[in-house]
Amino acid sequence: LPETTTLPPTRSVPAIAHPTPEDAFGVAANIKYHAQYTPHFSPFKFDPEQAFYSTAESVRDTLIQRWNDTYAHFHKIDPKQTYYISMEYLQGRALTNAIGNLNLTDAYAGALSKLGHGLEIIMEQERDAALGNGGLGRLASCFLDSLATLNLPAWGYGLRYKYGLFAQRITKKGQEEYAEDWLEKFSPWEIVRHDVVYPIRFFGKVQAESDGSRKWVGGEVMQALAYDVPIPGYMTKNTISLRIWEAKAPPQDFDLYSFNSGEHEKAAILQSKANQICAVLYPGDATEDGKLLRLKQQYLLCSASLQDIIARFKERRPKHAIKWTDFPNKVAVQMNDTHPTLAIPELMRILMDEEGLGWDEAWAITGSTVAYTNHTVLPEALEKWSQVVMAKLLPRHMEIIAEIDKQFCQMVKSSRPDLVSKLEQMRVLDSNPHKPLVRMAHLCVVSSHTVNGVAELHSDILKRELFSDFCSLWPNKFQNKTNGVTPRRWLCFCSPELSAIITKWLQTDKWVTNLDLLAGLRQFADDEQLHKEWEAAKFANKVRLAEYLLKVTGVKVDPTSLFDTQVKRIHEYKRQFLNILGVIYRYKKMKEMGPEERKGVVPRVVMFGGKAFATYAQAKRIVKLVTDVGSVVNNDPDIGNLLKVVFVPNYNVTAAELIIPASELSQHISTAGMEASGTSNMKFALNGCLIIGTLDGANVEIREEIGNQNFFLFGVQADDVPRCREERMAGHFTPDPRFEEAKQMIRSKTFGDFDYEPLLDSLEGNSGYGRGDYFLVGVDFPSYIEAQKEIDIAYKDRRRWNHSSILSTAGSGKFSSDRTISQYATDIWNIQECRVP
Ligand code: HBZ
Repeated sequence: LPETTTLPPTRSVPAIAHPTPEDAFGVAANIKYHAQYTPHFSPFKFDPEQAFYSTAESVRDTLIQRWNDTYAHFHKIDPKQTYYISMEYLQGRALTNAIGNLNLTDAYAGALSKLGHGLEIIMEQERDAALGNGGLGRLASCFLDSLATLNLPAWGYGLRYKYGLFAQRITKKGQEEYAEDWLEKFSPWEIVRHDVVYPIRFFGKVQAESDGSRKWVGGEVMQALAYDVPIPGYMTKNTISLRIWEAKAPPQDFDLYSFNSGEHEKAAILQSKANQICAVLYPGDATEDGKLLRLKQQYLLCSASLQDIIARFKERRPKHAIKWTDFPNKVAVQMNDTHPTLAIPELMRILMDEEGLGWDEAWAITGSTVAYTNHTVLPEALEKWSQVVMAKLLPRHMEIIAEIDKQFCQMVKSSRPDLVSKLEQMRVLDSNPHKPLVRMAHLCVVSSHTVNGVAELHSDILKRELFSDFCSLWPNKFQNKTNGVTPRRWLCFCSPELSAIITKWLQTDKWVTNLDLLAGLRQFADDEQLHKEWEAAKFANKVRLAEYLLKVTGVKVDPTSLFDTQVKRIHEYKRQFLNILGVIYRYKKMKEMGPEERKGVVPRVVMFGGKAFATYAQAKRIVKLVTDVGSVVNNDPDIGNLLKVVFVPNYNVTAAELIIPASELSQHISTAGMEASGTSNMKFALNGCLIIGTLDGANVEIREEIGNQNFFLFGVQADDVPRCREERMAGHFTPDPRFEEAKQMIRSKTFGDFDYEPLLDSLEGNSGYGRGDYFLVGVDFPSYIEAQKEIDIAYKDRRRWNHSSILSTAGSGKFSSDRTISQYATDIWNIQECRVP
C-alpha cells in the first residue's frame, strides 16, 4: 500500500528562494515572480486573467507555509481530530476570502494597483468552485472556515468533480443546463498529492479464509489520488485542509500491447471508467448504470478518507503501540447526511478484515467514532440503495450491513419487546421481496453515537416523527445543532461598507469572531445618524446589484425601489410558485388602479434566482413562469418602474455575495415542517434584510432572536399541516377569491401560451397530476397577501424599516457557524483548540 504523508514537512526543506509576500520584496514582487516563473502563460503578458493566477499563486505561498506549519503542529500534538466527510462543498471564489482572512487585502490591492490592475477586476477573473448543489454543500464550506478560525484540529474530505454544479442559462424555453468546466484552465488553490494515493476495490467476491476471517478479493481496483485545498482561518495561523479525491486507474493499467495492435480504446478502459467516477456531482440515477456510478462515488469518498484517517492514526504511534480502542479518542468522523454512510461498513471492514479485530471490538470502535447529521425529512430525499446493486459492487459491505441489521433485530427483540411490532419499519434492511433495499438513514442512526438535526424545529420533527422509534430506544443519541454561516464571507467581505459602519458604532471589530457582539447595535437602533449611514451603505449595495442585473438580464431597475429577493434551489416545497402567484396578484391589482391610486404604490423589484434539478419538470415550469411574468410586467407601460420581476441567471455563491447585501426583503416561505433549516435566511438577516416567512426551519429561531415585530410571519404551522392536507384532499376548503384571480390570469394566457396546466393542476385539492396542493400554496395564499400588504406599509415608514433592519443584524449573533461548530466540538466530537504558535 502506498503510504500517506510521512513526517512534518518544510522543516527539512531549504529556505524559500523566491520572494514571499511576507518578506522585504513584498507582495508586488511576489506576484511578478509568479507571472514570470509559473509557466501557465506567456511571461510577456500580464492581462487580468494572468494577473489573477499570479496573484492567487502568490497568496498560495503564504497559505502553503501556514498549512505546512499547521500539519506539523497537529502531528506533534496529536490531538483528537474531526474528519468532516461530505459529497458537497460549495466553496465559491477563494481569493477575496483568503486575503481577507490573512488580513492582506490592502497589501494586495496596493500591489496590484502598482502593477496596473484593480483588485476588484482581478477578483472577478476567478471561477466559482461549485462542488455542491445547495444548502448542505455551502454549510460544509462555512464549517471549514469556522473550524480553521477556531483553531480546531479538523479535515474536510470530499470529491474532486471534473464538472461542478451545472451552469444555468435562461432562454425563451426556460432553464438550460451547461457543463461547468471549473478546471478548464486549472485551480490555483489545489495541491496535487502524488504521495497520497489509495487503492479502491469494486465488485469481486468475498472469500472465507482458513482462520475463519473473510477477505474481499478480485474485481476492479482503482486508485484515489488526493488534492489538498488549504483553508485559512481568520486572523490565525491555523490553515486546515480540504482533501478532495480523484479516481484514477492504477499506473500499470495502460495496455500497450492492445494499443500497439490498434485497439486504442480497449487499451485505456479502466482509465475511462475511472474518469467517469468523478466526472459530475449526482449523476442521473434513473438507470442501473447511473445508480452504480453514484454508489461508486460514495464508496470512493468513504474508502479513501478512512484509509487516510487510519494511515494517519498509525503514523502517529509506533507499530507495537497501536491500541485500536484508542481510535475514537483520536478520530471523530462526521457524516454530512447519508451520502457518506458507507464509512460505517468500510471502517468495520478495515478493522476486521485488515487489522484482525473481532466484530464486537470493531463495532464498539465504529460506533464511538461516527456521527450523522440529517438535513432533510423529504421522503424522496432519504437514500435507499438496492441490496442487489450493493451486493454486486460491494459484496463484503453488504455482508456487514446485513449483520448490523441482524444484530439490531436481536437487540430490539431481547431488550424492547414493545417495539417488535415496529421492527420491520425500523430495520436497516427493507426486505420487500420485489425490491430489497438498504435504508441508509437507518444504518446511520443504528451505527452512530450521535444523530443531529440542523434547527430546533427540524430536530424535534426527527425525534417526534422520522426517527421516533429510534428515539424511544436511544433518547440520548439525538441532538440539535442549529446551522450557522461564516460572518467573514457573508458580511465582512461581501459588504465592507456595512461592516465598517458596524465596527465604527461598536467601536471594535471583534464581532467578526464573536458575532454575539452585534447585539450592541440594539442601543443605537433609533439613532438618526446610524440610520443615515446604514441606509447609505445598503443603497450603495443596491446600486451595485442594479448594474449587475442590467448586465446579466438587460432589465433596468430603479435602486430606490424595495428590493425583494427569493434565491435558493427551485423546489415545490420552497414555494417560489407562491411568490410568483403573489406577484401576479399584485400586478393585476395595479392594472386595476387609476393613476392617482398608483401613486401610493411602493415600487418593487422582485428577484428570483436558483437552479432546478435538470429532470425536475415542475421546478422548471416554475422558472419558466417567472421569466414569462417578467417579460410581460417589465414591459408594461402602465406599470413602469412600479414593479419589476427579474430572474437572476446562474445563481451561485458569487452571485449570492452580490444579491444578499443589496436585498431589503427576502422570502423564506416553505411549507411549514419541510425546510430543515435554511441558511440563506441567516445571511439575509445578518445583512439587515427583513424576512417574510413561515414558521419553518431556522426561521423560528431567527424570529425569536430579532423580535416578532421585525419579522413578517404568515402561514399555517407545522403541526397543522397534516390536517390541512387532509381537508384539502377531502375538498373541505374554500379557495380565497384572490387566489382564484391569480390562477385565472395564468389560465387566460396573459403571460404567454406555454402549457402551465400541470403546474396549476398541482394546486387543486383533487388533482390527479399534483398531490392535491400538497405544499398548501392555496391554504397559505391569503395570509401571504396580508403579510405583503403589511410590508408595503412598513417600507413607506423609513424610520421603522431602518430600525427593523438594524435589529435584524443585531439579532443575528446566534447564526454564526463559529457558534455551531463550537457546539459540535463540545457536544459531539469532544475536540479541543489546537492553535499553531
Ligand atoms: O441542507 C439542505 C436543507 O434543505 C436546508 O434546509 C438546510 O439548511 C441545509 C443545511 O443543513 N439540504 C440540502 O442542501 N440537500 C439535501 O438535503 C440533499 C438530500 C439528498 C440528496 C442530496 C441533497 O440526495
